[in-house]
Amino acid sequence: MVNHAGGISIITFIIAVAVSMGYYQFVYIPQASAKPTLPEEVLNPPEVSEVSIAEGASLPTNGQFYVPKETRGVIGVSNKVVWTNTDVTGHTVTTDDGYVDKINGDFDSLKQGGIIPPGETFEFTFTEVGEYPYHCEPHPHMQGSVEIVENFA
Ligand SMILES: [Cu+2]
Repeated sequence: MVNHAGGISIITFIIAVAVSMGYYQFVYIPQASAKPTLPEEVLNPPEVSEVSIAEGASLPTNGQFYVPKETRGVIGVSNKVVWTNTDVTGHTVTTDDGYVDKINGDFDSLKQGGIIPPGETFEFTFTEVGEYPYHCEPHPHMQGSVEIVENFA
């Protein structure tokens, strides 16, 4: 009488390893690396919030820098902000705390194309609610913040 127990347990072990490797490769990794799926109105909101960079903003005595200084957007409605540089000098919109949006990357015009030249715009879509303080890299006295709030409508 031949004992098959050894052979059967080896085959069982091989099958178990193959199944767990398959799970890891075809189920776990694709789920873990998938980007979050967000509603279309969050990715491309119907309205924009506008901020203008004031003329003379490079001077600390100017009094006006980012206008308005505090901008509020509603997620899924107006969570996209457009800054227009109406000054004669280049400026940036740069996160104070290194914020990186999961979809749109660094909240920093420097990392999204560079300094905003006179007459040009910079836009950024925030895809989650939160407070986003920012400043101008060459002119640290220029400070502003964006707040994105929940849509309770
Ligand atoms: Cu500036």
